[in-house]
Amino acid sequence: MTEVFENPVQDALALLARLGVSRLALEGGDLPAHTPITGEEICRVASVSPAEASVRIGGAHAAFLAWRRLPAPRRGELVRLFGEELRTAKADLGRLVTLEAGKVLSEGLGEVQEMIDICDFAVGLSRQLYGLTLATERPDHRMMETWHPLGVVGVISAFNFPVAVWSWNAALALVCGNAVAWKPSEKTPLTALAVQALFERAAARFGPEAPEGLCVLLQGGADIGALLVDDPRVPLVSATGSTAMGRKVAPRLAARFARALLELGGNNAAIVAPSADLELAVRAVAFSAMGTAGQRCTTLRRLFVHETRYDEVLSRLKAVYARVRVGDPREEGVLVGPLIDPAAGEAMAAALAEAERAGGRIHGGGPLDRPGVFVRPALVEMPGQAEVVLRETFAPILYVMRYRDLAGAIAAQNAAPQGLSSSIFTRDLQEAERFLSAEGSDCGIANVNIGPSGAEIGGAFGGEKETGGGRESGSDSWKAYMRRATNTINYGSALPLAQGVSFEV
Ligand code: UN1
Repeated sequence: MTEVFENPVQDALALLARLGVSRLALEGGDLPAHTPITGEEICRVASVSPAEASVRIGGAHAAFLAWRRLPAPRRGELVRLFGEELRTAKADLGRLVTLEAGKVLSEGLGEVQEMIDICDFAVGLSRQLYGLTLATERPDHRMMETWHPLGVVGVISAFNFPVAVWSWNAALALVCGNAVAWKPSEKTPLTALAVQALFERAAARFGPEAPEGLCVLLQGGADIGALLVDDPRVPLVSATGSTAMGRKVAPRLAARFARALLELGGNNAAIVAPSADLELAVRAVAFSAMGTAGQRCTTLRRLFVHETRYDEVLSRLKAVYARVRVGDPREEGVLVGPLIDPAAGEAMAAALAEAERAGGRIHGGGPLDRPGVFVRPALVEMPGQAEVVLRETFAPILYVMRYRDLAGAIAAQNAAPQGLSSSIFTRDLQEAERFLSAEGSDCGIANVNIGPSGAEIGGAFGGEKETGGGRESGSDSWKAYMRRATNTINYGSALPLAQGVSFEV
């Protein structure tokens, strides 16, 4: 039976020890780790110096040169072992996610489950990195396409999914034959240390074929992120975070022709159509808008309700919002934990004030009188999409608006500069199909009768426009982590040239 401490600081330190993080890593550093549950500092971890970061990236590059020679199914075995470590550590790591990121326990555990799922997916994938055989126009020739490892994959992750997003990238990158250099959010250094310790345990079990430096951790601030982005030994950077961050990262990668896999802001919408099952729709809206205290990139932020159902939907939502429990995310029955830090609380208050000035009617949204930054989720009835509605505020604010016809609702939904996730609630087949069609939702994710958040790992995850265009996780996202070669082989003794060109010397 493992001991659980009431005090989150003690609790986190005990979990870190159990997860295999050495005490030394938690002492005397310069990077403070907090728990948003009370706002207290847990400990200080060492950030990496730019010189040391460069050495680690060099180590990862050397590891890549060895790792790429191992057959992919063998690489999959390491990821399988890592998945086993995660299964064993699920309860502890999930709780640590709760302590450091503030999400409720079932979501903390869900995040680790997401890691386990992507490991399983990647293990299967390690035997399915298929190329193609292509028809060639020349006799006695064969043409094919092969996929090769790419190099060191840089991963920049955000506080809200402090470990799962890294694992989407790392599990695929590893089976694809790459090394990984990870710059976690400076708001969540502890879960990163724990994951690194679990990975190292898996690598030790795997044996010497897993080279030193295969997965390196670069704790630190934006300067360390910039260093990763600018390093010529890093051919791909997968970055998750704000659109503002992406605007800095993308041009720097483009300047050196490196690949960018960007997963940036979302401003996700749902449409509640006249035929919607309101019971189901309200439950889905509640989870998508209030879950993770509104701090998912897939959080539902804009709701368009058909005018004939508006009053009913609003009164149901008001009732749900009034009864949802906000508080210590470790407590049973609590569904909304704290915001990550005081700046997040201030951004929420500023957005609500702006919405009010733009004619919004606010229900809820006030702060709780306790340590940490706890807020009641806010429902805001808006006359239309004012500027504040079209901006992503990383907090539990749901803007509710009426619509008259579906084309208008889809246009309003697509008017946001971001394009991550979207939903429609309808029992009308024509409406559902219209929403999913080429003239429907312009997002990377479009759902029917489920909310925009909480995607499974099997699909490709990401979005369009200011969301950055990257796709991670399932489907064929692995192709972003490999380089494609087209090979033409001549097994005859003539040398026919393509397009019938003749060149007799
Ligand atoms: C994120 O918020 O950065 O679809 C990722 C979801 C989760 C992942 C969210 N599976 O909500």
